[in-house]
Amino acid sequence: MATDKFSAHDYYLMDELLTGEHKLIRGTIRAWVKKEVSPVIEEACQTATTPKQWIKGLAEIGAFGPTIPAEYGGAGLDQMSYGIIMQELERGDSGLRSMASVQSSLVMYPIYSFGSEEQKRKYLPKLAKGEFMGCFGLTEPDHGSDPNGMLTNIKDKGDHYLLNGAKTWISNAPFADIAVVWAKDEEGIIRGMVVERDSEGFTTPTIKGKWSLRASVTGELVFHNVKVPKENIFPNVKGLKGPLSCLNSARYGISWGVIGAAMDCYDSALRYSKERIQFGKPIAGFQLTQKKLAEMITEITKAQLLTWRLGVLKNEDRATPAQISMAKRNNAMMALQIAREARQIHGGMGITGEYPIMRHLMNLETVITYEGTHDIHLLITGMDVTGINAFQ
Ligand code: TGC
Ligand code: FAD
Repeated sequence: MATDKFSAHDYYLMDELLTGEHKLIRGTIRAWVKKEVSPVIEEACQTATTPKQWIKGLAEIGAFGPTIPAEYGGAGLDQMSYGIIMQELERGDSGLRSMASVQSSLVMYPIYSFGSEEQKRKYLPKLAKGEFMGCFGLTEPDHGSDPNGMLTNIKDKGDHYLLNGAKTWISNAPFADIAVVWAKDEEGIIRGMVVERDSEGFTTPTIKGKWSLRASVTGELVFHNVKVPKENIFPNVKGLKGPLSCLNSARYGISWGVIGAAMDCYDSALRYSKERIQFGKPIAGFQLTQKKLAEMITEITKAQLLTWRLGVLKNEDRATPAQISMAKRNNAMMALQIAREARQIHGGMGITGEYPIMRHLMNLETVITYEGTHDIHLLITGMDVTGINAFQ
């Protein structure tokens, strides 16, 4: 079992921009990750399992729905706190952060923002406590980057809808108690709904053989004439903007989360390079290694500044979807490149579970793809600055 020697890096004294509460939250999550995640993460990834005790632990540290008001079971925290929580969780592992961000941004957020009062009261407190786990079904086998083309559909049958279709690549699907599902009605309008695990005709096969995000379980959602009670439909949103609004929240969280993974890689590479002797001196003493390390901390610092400012805008409800896309895209690639460079610095040891590098590297190949691929986010920025839509 590798020891977690992580210590954080704050090159531009960003701590001065955080409140005492932010730092307290960060310390709590960091300590929990060191105690409960680092000792088991290697084994969890090697065996492709999600330690069940994480669910209870994540609920206890307030990682499920931290921005949801207390009356619905959340912690009522600000957006900066949410980002910090995601950063600390992803420092442990992207799969762990995935579990928390799906529950918070993709399940609790839509129920809170678009749900009826009954739906909020029924589901949110249980989701906050981890008594219910949720998943989010948008992607389909033939519609990933282009969710508007979805084929999953509902038909009005009086007191209920009949749901048919399939979703794929769904985080947490195989064990989720409820699924937030997006489907087209008979007029072709996208509607959101909660589908409960025990609904007849609803199955959740596991996707096996992933080389990435191995501590996170991924599956399909298959609906064959599933009866969805009308009271399970979200009354307060129609159209693609429903699921895309949830993505704004999750992508924002990812822009913070990947900084955690990048810091873990940088921290490990810095320490290793000072300890590893070749040609009679630490490899940190060679100019080529220093170039790698100097560029890593520069990129991490730029990403920290980007997310901090985005957090301020989010708190003021002024962050645009395009600004969020820029941060998700930039920071995911930043983290992936740092993981690759850190892998080089560790030499052969970089591919072993002795260090967190290869695991982060493989995870980040998913992170740069889900919640909108690297190129989709580039085109969102392109559309924003030119006013011309490249998707049409
Ligand atoms: P378009 O015509 O541009 O827009 C349709 C309507 O949606 C509105 N809209 C948004 N609203 C809120 N937030 C956003 N980010 C929005 N982007 C667009 C838009 O204003 C419009 O509203 P209205 O009122 O006029 O109808 O839509 P399009 O079909 O051209 O698609 C645009 C595009 C490509 C940007 C979008 O489809 C997209 O983002 N595609 C990427 C798909 C994606 O990110 N999928 C993620 C699946 S979930 C996931 O990966 C979870 S991983 C979980 C984990 O484990 O952490
Ligand atoms: P495609 O859309 O087929 O894209 C393939 C390639 O084509 C990409 O490089 C893409 O950038 C490029 N491309 C597509 N369109 C264009 C264009 N217009 N211009 C230029 N290039 C383009 N989804 C959920 O709904 N819920 C989840 O919980 C969830 N969890 C996931 C967990 C994992 C581990 C993974 C891998 C995925 C998950 N996803 C989830 C799905 C994820 O959001 C999609 O994989 C992603 O949106 C890309 O869709 P796709 O894989 O179908 O790729």
